Amino acid sequence: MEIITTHKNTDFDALAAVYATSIFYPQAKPLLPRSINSNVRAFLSLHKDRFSFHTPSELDLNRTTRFIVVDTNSWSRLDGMDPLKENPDLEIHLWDHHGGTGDIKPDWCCREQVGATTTLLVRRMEEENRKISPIEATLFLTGIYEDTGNLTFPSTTAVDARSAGFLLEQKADLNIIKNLLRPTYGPKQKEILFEMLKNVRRQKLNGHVVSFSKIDIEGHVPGLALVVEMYQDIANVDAAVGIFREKKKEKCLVIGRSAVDVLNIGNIMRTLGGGGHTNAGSAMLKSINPDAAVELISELIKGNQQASVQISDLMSYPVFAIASQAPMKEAALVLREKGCSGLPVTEEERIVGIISRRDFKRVKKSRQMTSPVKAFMTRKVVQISPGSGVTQAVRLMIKHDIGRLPVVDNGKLIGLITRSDTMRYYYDLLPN
Ligand SMILES: [Mn+2]
Repeated sequence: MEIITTHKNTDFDALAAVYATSIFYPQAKPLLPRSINSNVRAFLSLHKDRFSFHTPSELDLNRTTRFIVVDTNSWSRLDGMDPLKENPDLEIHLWDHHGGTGDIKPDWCCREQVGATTTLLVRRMEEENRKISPIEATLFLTGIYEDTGNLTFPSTTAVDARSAGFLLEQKADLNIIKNLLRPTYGPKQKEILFEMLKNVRRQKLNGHVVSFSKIDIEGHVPGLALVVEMYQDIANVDAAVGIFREKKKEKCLVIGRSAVDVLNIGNIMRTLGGGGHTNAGSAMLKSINPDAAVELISELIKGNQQASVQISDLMSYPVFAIASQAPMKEAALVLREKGCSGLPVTEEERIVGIISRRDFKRVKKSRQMTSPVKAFMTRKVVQISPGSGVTQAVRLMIKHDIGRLPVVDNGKLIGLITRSDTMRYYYDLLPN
């Protein structure tokens, strides 16, 4: 007997990959774990006649000769397959897109770091000129879109996009896909979102506005990550942390979202035993009350925040500045010489204003060119500290529609960061 299976909490990429694999191994039995994501479960119940899968209890594992695993490379993510580990004669095939080495040691594998496992299978189908029905194409594209965030996650590769293009040619239906991937947002989720909006505690931590919401829940509530994300959008905070307490089980599910790279939520959640990436993460805390959780997380945010790339790494220095007492004609000369549109104005290294080309429009008489810069400068200076992150600089530039920011440390002007410095940072990896 041959078995194809995938990871627990089966998502659309895993489901599509199991089904696609069964096309290449028609003699093998496709098997799904017992825990399946709710949108996948809905799809399966609707398509019962079209797609059918086995459950672990239906098959006698002892008779397995070939074992085909898709979309995971670790035994612990499989459901009830441990007996197979001990079988020395078992032939293992692996189709996977995850990096790192897992503990499943395949005899044959197709493993590449692309956005979705389904991509690898679809590419093979295209190479072999296999016929794909619109329903199949729709399922495959759903898998690719889910794992690549509609081809927008940084993990997306050209191979994913090419496979997606091929599936669209095979009449994958985008309306159906949109419905299938619609996230869980029902009355329960709405209720929680409204409760979060009503009682929220905002804090300024390391210059970022962070909100903490403590909510009591009963049993498993799906879609909480989406609720926290929606909340963060609506409340417009730099980072949002939802602490969902299940009283009976004495545990708190913590979900965090961050809009600023400097505040790496994934790192914080990893410290708490969970996981995630820069902008999103979660952790499960046992035997802790929500207030203690808020304190703990605030401390972590205060302690660990340092941008990976700081303004001080990108700024230019020394800065050409002009003394507030210098005459306007000198400012005009420096601006022309340096070819820039604005200059910081200082008094003993302290920044007191900015003089820009625009300010010269207010010079009406030629004798005013001997007046001090102080008389014409803009006094309100938007500035940034050297420890801030690039995202913060960009936000300030957009908000105030300016192209340069003085970098100020303890009131002292130490550098200048420009629009092109930030662009260079974002596009650094692109070849010319
Ligand atoms: Mn996947």
